[in-house]
Amino acid sequence: MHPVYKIALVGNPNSGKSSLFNALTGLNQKVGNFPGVTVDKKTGTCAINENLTARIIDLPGTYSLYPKSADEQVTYEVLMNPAGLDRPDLIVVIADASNLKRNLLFCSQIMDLNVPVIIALTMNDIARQKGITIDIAGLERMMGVPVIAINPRKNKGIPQLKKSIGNLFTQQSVNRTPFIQIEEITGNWIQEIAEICKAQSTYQALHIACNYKDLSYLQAAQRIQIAASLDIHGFHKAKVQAEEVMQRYKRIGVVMKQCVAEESPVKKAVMSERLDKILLHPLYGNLVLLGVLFMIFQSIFWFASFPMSWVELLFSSTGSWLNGLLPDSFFKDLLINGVLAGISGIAVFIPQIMILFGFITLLEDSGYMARISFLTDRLMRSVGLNGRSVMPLISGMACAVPAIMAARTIQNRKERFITIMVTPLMSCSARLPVYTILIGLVIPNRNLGFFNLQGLVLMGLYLLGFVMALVVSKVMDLFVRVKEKTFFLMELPVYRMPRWKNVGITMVEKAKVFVMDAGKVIMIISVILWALATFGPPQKMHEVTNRYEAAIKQNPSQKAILTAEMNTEKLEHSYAGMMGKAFEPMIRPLGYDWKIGIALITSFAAREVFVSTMATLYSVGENNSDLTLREKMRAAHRMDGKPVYTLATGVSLLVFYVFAMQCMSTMVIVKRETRSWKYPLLQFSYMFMLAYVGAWIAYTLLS
Ligand SMILES: Nc1nc2c(ncn2[C@@H]2O[C@H](COP(=O)(O)OP(=O)(O)OP(=O)(O)O)[C@@H](O)[C@H]2O)c(=O)[nH]1
Ligand SMILES: [Mg+2]
Repeated sequence: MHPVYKIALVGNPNSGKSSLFNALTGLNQKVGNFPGVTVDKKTGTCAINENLTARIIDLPGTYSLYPKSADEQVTYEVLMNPAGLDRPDLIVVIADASNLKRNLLFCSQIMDLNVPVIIALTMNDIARQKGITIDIAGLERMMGVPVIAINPRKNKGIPQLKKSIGNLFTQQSVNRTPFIQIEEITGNWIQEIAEICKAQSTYQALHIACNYKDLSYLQAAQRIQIAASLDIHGFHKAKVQAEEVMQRYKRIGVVMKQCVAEESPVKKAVMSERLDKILLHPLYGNLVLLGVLFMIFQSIFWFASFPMSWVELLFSSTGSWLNGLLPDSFFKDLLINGVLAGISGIAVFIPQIMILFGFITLLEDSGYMARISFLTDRLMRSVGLNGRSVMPLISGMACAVPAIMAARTIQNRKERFITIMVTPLMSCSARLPVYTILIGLVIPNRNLGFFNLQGLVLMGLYLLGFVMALVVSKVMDLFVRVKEKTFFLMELPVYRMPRWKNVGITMVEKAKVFVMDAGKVIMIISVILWALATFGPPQKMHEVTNRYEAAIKQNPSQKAILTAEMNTEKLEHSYAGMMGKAFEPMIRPLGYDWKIGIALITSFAAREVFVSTMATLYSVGENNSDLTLREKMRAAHRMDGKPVYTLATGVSLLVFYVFAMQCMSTMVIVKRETRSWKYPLLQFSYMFMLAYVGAWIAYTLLS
């Protein structure tokens, strides 16, 4: 078999790596307008020319080759490990032309690893707007590697880049003088290290000298040799690194002077800076932020209500149509009350999920997300987090899983840990169905001036989760004792027009994922639940059936009422009913009955299952397939004739779902990121306690 030709895309954060990756591979890797979008490696394939198909590796952005955070570490390991699976044969360094100096620093470090390198220059349009002109041929000559101007956002320059890759592929060896001479900084002994570990260049040897304790591919014997050598020569890591960066900048200064011309020494005020005068203003900026968030919640509720009612109508009419069409049978019951009820329960929420994801993508794509970090840094800092924590928290509104991974960009370990621990308190899209159905049941649909009351309550729930996240952070901040100096450094990207196609694609993709992922779980759970709710201990079920059949014989005129009563009693004695009843004493203080108890159990692994459980439980044994779920739930009554869903019970459930950790995927990802089961378990327990106590307080106050 041919060895695969591997090309790694590296560069500073937000320089356009993932955009280029998408342009080359045709895949849909996440792109966003803030530093730190990509936090893990991702591969795809690309036909470079008719002879060469390469594997492309997209990597997290790094400012320099000295990793400071977990996402930078991912890139570092791919570049350093000679035996690694992803070890690239060619590196394409993506450099932002509007920030060339800093980007060239990283380019020069990569070049000195002595692998084939191409520089792909992005953001040339922005550089032009800023009045910067770059002499590309000159840059190529001075750097000694091919430089290609591209715009991956508009798919420009890609053929030229491929051609250049093809040329390097046929070239046999790398023949370059290093950008700077490492030996001049360290002394010649660095070659010893290079020999010990067969490094490709003395610069790589320097990196090994700095990090040999953490590099897993080195053998024990090599480590001992390295340590001994470093000891003899009095190696001082920080001093050497500082000297290295200084020498590089010195040479880059010369390159810049020769190849880059700026129109006027006074920097042109670009549009972004003018916008930021308002959007980052201490007062107006925060007002705008509140306004933006407010609009998002109102539209999730109000805007989505129209398509939602169409979906509801579609499913309830399909239900009643099938009901009339199919003969009474076991299969019909399973189909309508098990499967269809479960699916419709979740399909209704597609419009809301799409709107939510649409807005989040807009925030990310326009560059506003990074401003939110900036605006909230003070608040975050006061509870032991920092501005960078906002990104995971906000993306936690979509889903906690990628959000927790996004915390990799936080350099400070303690802040990263706390961010991971509190992110699931942010209301994610899986809670949205639960919120919507309960709010619709117990909160009147009234307008208060401009605002819709239900929309306000929805926003209140999101806020409750957020405030609790801050409170828990503060508490953890007091308990976790790690002293590490923290600072917030984040580049503010220029504002960009959102790519509408990307927004559209994301909305559709996320809706698909939501339906598929939730759909699979829901299908299985609905069918199991339907079975548990339909069957019970045979003796008891027989006894109930016989009793009612006898009663019906005596009173044939009462048949309808008696049948309904029989079905209710059967459900209570079914296996599901038994489970719920066993659970009931624990949840009675919160205002829940055994049906809700079952829903709490089934939604343990994934919250959205709550809705489909309700749909199944309120359908089994009932002849009500033409009603919407909300109507079925509204009609539910307790033994004493009072409705099940009173304000107190509804709000208590809402609070429970805001706080409770009911998501297996989140627990798995927290385990992966913290490398221990201890933390997801701790997280589960504290969130469950919050949920229980919170729900109890809500119920007690309102009833
Ligand atoms: N104007 C302009 N925008 C670009 C260009 N290339 C990429 N972009 C935009 O730059 C932003 C960042 O792009 P990404 O591809 O996510 O950058 P990245 O390097 O993968 O970023 P990280 O994963 O955070 O390191 C997006 O908004 C892109 O649409 C370009 O040549 N010109
Ligand atoms: Mg990226």
